[in-house]
This record gives sequence, C-alpha cells and structure tokens, in this order.
Amino acid sequence: MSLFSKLQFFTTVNDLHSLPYNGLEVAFAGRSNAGKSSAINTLANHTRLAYVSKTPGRTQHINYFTLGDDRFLVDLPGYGYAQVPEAIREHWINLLSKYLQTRKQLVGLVILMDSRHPFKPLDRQMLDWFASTGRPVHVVLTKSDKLTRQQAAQTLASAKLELKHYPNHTCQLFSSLKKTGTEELDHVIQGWFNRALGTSEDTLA
Ligand SMILES: Nc1nc2c(ncn2[C@@H]2O[C@H](COP(=O)(O)OP(=O)(O)OP(=O)(O)O)[C@@H](O)[C@H]2O)c(=O)[nH]1
Ligand SMILES: [Mg+2]
Repeated sequence: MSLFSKLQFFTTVNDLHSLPYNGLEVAFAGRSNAGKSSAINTLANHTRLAYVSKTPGRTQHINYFTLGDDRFLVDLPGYGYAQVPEAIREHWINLLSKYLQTRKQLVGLVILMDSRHPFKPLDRQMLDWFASTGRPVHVVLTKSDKLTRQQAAQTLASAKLELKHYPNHTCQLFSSLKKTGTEELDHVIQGWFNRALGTSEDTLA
C-alpha cells in the first residue's frame, strides 16, 4: 500500500522553534512554483491537501503532514521568487539553511526542480547545505509532461551527471498532471524511513 494513503495535514509553523519535537521527517524543498505542493497532493491522491496556486510564492510557511507512526512530510516554503519582498526572502533562506544543516529528525531531502530549468544557483545552494549532513537527497524533475520523451531522457541523463559528485544522491522524472513517477518517489521515501527506523523494506512491504 502507498505510504501516502493516510497522509493528513498536521500543523503549520513559521520558525524553527515551533517545529514538532518527536518523530522523523522527509522534506520537500524547491524553487517557488516547482510543484512541491502539487507533488504532495499527487502522492496522497488528494486534490487539495497542500495548497496549490497559479501565483508563485504561495507556500509561505512550513507545512507538516503526518504519515502516521511519528513520520512526517514537510512542505517547505519555495525559494527564489523575485516578487517576494527582500526581507522575507532573506528570512526564509536563512531558515532553510539552518533547517537543512541542523534538523536531526530529517532523514532525507527531496529537492523538486522544474524539469525545463533544473539546477539553478539556489538549488545548488540547498544541495551544498544538506550535503554536509551526509544524508540522502532525491532530485525530482517535475512537470515532465511539458517535455517530449527525448527531452525528458536527456534531462534525466544530465541530472545524473550533475549529481555524480554527491554521494547518496538520486533523481527521477515526475508529473503531477499525468501522475507519473509516483511509485518511484513513494519507494525512495519509504526506504529512507525504513532505514532510519532500522527496519528492512521486506518486513514492511
Ligand atoms: N503541467 C504541469 N503543471 C504542474 C505540475 N505540477 C505543478 N504544476 C503547476 O505548477 C504551479 C505551481 O505548483 P505548486 O505545487 O503550487 O508549486 P510549489 O512548488 O508548491 O510552489 P510554492 O508554494 O510557491 O513554493 C501550479 O499552477 C500547478 O498547477 C505538473 O506535473 N505538470
Ligand atoms: Mg507550495
């Protein structure tokens, strides 16, 4: 059964002091409009669990969703949106930096990038901040429905090359619109939780 079938909204927080204390979590990071909230809805097979909008910069808080058994999925505020006032952008970048480098409960990071223009400077910055923890990263190349089959294959191949220098980093194509890539993403996240909990995937499958 999908890990996400019981996904439920848990809480919204605005600063690092208010993060839930217990449990393990996997976070979704990415530029504003990359498709983070859409991907969460797609995984949960629920159209309006996480807030999606045509206006970039909508997710301006940290939204926690529970998967049950003290496991959480975290929808982080999008970065890189020019229309957000400088002071707010700076607040979130500082917070993301600290969160990625210090959050002990974070067992793995999913970075979502629009497959038409991945690996922007701020995406690389997130990769670098999190690399210091030695924990795994999964890059999700979103909106793959906007690419031809050939473009999608090329994008995936270059993303793999980009990630060669990072140990423990994987990537995949994904489309919320077509619901493609959901099983692979579900599997990666489930694997991280299982490893962190010290359970083999076989026993939980
Ligand atoms: N074609 C297509 N559009 C998508 C896909 N995923 C998301 N979108 C669209 O992209 C826009 C942004 O999606 P969101 O999921 O809100 O993006 P986000 O990363 O959560 O954005 P912020 O909350 O601003 O950080 C919306 O208009 C979505 O409908 C996809 O797989 N294919
Ligand atoms: Mg969002």
